[in-house]
Amino acid sequence: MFVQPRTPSSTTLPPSVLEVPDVTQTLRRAVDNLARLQAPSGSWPADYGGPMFLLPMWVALAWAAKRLPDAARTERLLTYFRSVQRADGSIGLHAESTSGSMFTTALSYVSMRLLGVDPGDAGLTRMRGWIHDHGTPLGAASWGKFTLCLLGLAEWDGLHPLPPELWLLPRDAPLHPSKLWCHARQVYLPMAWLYGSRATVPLTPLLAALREELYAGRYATIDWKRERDTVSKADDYRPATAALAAANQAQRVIEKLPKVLFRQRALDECLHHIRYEDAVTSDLDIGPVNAVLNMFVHHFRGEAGRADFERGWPKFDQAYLWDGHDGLKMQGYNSSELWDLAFTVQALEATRATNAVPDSLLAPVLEKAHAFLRDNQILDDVPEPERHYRHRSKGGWPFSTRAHGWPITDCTAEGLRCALLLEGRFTPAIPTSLLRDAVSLMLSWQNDDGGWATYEKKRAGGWLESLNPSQVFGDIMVDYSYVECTSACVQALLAAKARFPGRFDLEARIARGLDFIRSQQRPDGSFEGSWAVCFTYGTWFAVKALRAAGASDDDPAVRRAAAFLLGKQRPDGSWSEAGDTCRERRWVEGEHGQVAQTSWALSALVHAGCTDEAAMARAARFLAGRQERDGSWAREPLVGVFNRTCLINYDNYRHLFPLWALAEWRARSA
Ligand code: LAN
Repeated sequence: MFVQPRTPSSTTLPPSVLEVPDVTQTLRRAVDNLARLQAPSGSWPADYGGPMFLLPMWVALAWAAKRLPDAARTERLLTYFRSVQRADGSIGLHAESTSGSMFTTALSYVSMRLLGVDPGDAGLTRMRGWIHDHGTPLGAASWGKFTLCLLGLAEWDGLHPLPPELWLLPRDAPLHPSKLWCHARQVYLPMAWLYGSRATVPLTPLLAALREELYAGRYATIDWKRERDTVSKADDYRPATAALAAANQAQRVIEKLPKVLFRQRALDECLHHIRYEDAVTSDLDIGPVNAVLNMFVHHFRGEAGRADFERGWPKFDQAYLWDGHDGLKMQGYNSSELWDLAFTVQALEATRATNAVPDSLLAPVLEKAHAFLRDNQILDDVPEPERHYRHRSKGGWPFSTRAHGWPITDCTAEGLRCALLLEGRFTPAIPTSLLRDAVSLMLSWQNDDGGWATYEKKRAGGWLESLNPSQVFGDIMVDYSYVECTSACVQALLAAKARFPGRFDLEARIARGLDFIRSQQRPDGSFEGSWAVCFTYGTWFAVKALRAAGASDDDPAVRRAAAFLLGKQRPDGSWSEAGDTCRERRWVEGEHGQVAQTSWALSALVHAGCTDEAAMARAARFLAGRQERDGSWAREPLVGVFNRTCLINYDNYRHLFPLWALAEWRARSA
């Protein structure tokens, strides 16, 4: 039962509110929906699918390890592949790609065959047709060729070397793997072990048949070395640079060294780091790719790797597989729980100023969320961090769960903001010492350019990006400073300043963070987002940090940002950026208005102190009008992204951001 909220008398309301008469109900229903969706643990578990290269890697592992799923799950997996197959027969890099990718199409074809589908199947026939028409898997992006090599569906000679010996270089060497963004580092680590061991499953009749199907009968005649640089046009987002060609040449030299010299030591060093990563992440590993590849390593270690494999296998299943509306898929992380929860808490808190939602509805939801927040803060540094190229961890928050163990700059920032918002309201409390640890951890992460990267400090210059060998992803080599991460940290430090007056020397740190944000503004007034699509997201973060730090509403950066957003509003009040915006790094108008992007834009305008009441009321009306009767918002195109090209599903965003933006808008006009 709800307590009837106090409704302000309509005569006191400005016209903008009258144009959206039901916003009180909208807020109430949205909170009600979130209360309904909250899990007993306090979080909001949700579908985190989207990338299409993940599931086929897991199916390959399941097949190699003779652990294929039972008939019912196989059917769900096939349902997924079929639901994302494009009209031209291909599969894109992500579930909603506007074009096919050889990388994911070739691997998905292999998966479906390994799962028992007949090559005569209509879907597979179309897929094969696309593969042949686009140059066969000889042109698949490097991670695709790599996976095919593990299955004996391509030859190791066809790959540029990935010598494990790099891990024996002196730590200060410019090419030492510790310089890489941690995700790239953790992917290339098991790859180096697998490449260095030339790990390949034994040939079977099914694999022999697949060789013929994939390469249109030419497998036996392929000159693999000559195909090393072959990349299908569909997969060549980051074409090879001269620097990469030189690095490949250097790696060939290393690869030619007599193997007795270093190889075994190098493989052992890699294995040491692989097992360490398993140990410090409860076998979840930092992400989905190294989770599969590390298990491939353990599989190929045979008896010696059995215990590691057996520990990891069931964990993986539970953490990374998700049965969604479109089938059984693999997620991009072991969940997005902490991150979604931090935003949800802030959205719920924002309703307070509107008086639209009774405390009796909010309190129990917030109490459970607080428990999740507390129980998922990271309590310790990893053992021997230096030896394993790890930063500190204590006091940080992860993106998903404590078990995962890797803290992230902006997750720590958002976690801390929530902890401070809820402080003193629920027990057991988060100890003050841990709140301070979070602050000092954030400070330890600040880069020399004033900004914050994702997991670590920036460890290499941008030149390293010219060696990006992935072809399909942008910006994977270096952990750069990002507007979003920097904004989140600045806002959290501002909250910390109020909570711990005089304790940390925060002024200068905050000022440098703001300088970084300002330096990222584009000539058109926008800020580019890197982790969601795209300019609405980046601009929202930037404006919030600037204004929280005291920039006035006629600060030129704030004014230009607001003007940019107003210029992109659609006649129905919404905003819509297509996913290709991120690939192309320019605004690409989407087809239909989207609620997450509209919420970011509306919230940014509210924070900017925008005076265009009519524009904001139109946005609010759009958001309210899109709400379903049960308080939810319908699924919309993917709005998450990583590394410029791959979209990913933040399924909770459509329920929480409209609530947040409408609450902020309503509070300001109430
Ligand atoms: C994520 C998920 C969380 C995300 C935010 C915290 C939201 C962001 O603000 C900073 C970047 C970060 C941590 C992020 C980076 C890239 C990740 C880890 C992912 C999108 C989840 C999956 C993705 C990972 C790289 C996928 C594997 C692919 C590779 C190219 C290695």
